[in-house]
Amino acid sequence: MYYNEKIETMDRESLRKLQGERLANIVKHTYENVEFYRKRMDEAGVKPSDIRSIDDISKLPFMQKQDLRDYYPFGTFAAPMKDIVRFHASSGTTGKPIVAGYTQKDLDNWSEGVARCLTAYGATKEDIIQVSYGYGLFTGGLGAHDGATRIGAAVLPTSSGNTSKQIMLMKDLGTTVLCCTPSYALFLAESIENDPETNLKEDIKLRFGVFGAEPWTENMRKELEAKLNIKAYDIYGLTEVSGPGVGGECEYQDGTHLWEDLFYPEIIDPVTLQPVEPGQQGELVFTTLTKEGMPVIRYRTRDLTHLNYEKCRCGRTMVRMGRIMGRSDDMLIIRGVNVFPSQIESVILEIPEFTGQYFVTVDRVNNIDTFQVDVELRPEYYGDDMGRMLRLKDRLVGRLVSVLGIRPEIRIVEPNSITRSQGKAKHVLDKRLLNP
Ligand code: DLL
Repeated sequence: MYYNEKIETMDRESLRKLQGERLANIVKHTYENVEFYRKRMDEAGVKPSDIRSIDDISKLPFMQKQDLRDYYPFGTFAAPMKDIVRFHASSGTTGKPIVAGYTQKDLDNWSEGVARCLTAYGATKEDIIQVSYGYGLFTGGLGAHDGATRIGAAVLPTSSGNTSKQIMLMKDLGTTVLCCTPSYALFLAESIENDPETNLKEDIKLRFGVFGAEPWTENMRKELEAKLNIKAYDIYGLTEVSGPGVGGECEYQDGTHLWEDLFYPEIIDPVTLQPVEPGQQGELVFTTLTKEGMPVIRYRTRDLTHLNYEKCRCGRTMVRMGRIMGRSDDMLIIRGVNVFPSQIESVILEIPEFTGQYFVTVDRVNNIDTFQVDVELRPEYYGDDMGRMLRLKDRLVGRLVSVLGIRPEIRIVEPNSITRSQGKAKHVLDKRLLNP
C-alpha cells in the first residue's frame, strides 16, 4: 500500500527533474533571504543561477551542526516569524541545542513523510497507534503523532516512560502499532515477559513496531520480533531535516526508503568530502527540497550508511538507505581500532543467554586504553554455575575479537542492573573525554 503512489513510484527521471526544480528554488530563496547562505555561497563562488539541475548540487558548500549553533537560534531560518508555527530542538550534549522552526507547510510535509512510512509498514485507519516516543522538544512524539493522525488511525499518545501504565493501556485499548526507540521496545518486551498478569499471545494485540531515533541492528530486529511477536520496522529522521519519517522501510525490510522528493540524500567521504562510489559507505548528507522554516543545504548528518538505487520489489522507486552503522561522533577509537557500539550490540544478541542490555566503558590507564563491556545474563541463566559463566564469557570475547579486532574485558552483571532507557539509549561512557 502507498500513501502517495504517484510520488513514491515516480520514475527516476521525472524525480530528478522535480528535485532539480526544487533545489533551484530553495537555493534562490535562501540566497536572497538568509545571510548565512548568501555568505557561504559567495565564499564558494556560486550564484543561484548556477543551479539548474540536481547535478549542480555538487557546486554548493556543505554545512554542519556547528553552523546551526553559530547562527542559533534563528540565523538559518528562511521564513518570517509570523509564518513559523512550531519549534523543536535536538538535545545537544553540551551547550545550546539546535532549534528547528516549521511553517504549516513544513508540518504538512513532515506528517506526509510519516504517513508514507506508516502506510508502507501496513498501517491503516483501523489501527491503534501507541506513540511512546517522548513528546516535547524531541521530534519523535509529535512527529509520529501527526503522521498517525494523518492516516486516520487512533493515536494513543502515551509519550515515554511509566512502563507499567504503557503495558496496561496497550492491553486494555488493544494497541496494534507501537512507536518507540528499539532500546525502549526491548525494555517493554522484558517488562511484559516479567509481568505475571500479562500473557503476550493472549493480551497483546501488537502487529508491528516503528522503531528509530538510535542505531539498531538486524539482530536487534530479530530479538524484538521474536519477543513481542511483531514485525519491527525502521524509521529514520533527524531534527535538522524535519524529524522522524525522512524515510522508512517497506514490507520487504530491505533498506529504508528515503522520501527523495522532500529530502535529497548524498553519501560523501567524510575526509575528502567527495562523493563515494555508488553503494559504498560514507557520511549521509541531506538537502531539504521544500522546507520553508529552516531549510538545510548539503547538511552533513555524521550518520554513516550507504544508498541503494535499485528499484525495490514493493514498487517504490525511492532510494533505499542501509542501516545506520552509527554516527561518526559515536565511533570509539580504542587502541587505534575503530569500534561502533552497534557492532557490540549485534554480537551480544547472537548469544541467547544475554538480555541484549550492555554498557561500554573506555578509559586510559598508564597511557593504554582500557575497554570494558558489561553484559547481563537473563535471570534464568544467572547463578552459581561458574563454569557456565566462564564459557559464556569466552564465547562472547571470541566473537567480539573476531568482529572488532580488539579484545574487551567482559563483566557479566546481574539481571536488571544496567539502566534501561525510555528514549535514546546511552551505551557508552568514554572516560578519556573526561580527563583528556
Ligand atoms: O531522533 C528523530 C526520530 C524520532 C527518528 C523518532 C526516528 C524516530 P534527533 O533527535 O535529531 O531526531 O536525532 C537524529 O538519531 O542523525 C541518527 O544518528 C539517529 N537516528 C534517527 N533514526 C535512526 C534510525 C530523531 N532509524 C539522529 N537508525 C540521527 C539509526 C537513527 N539512527
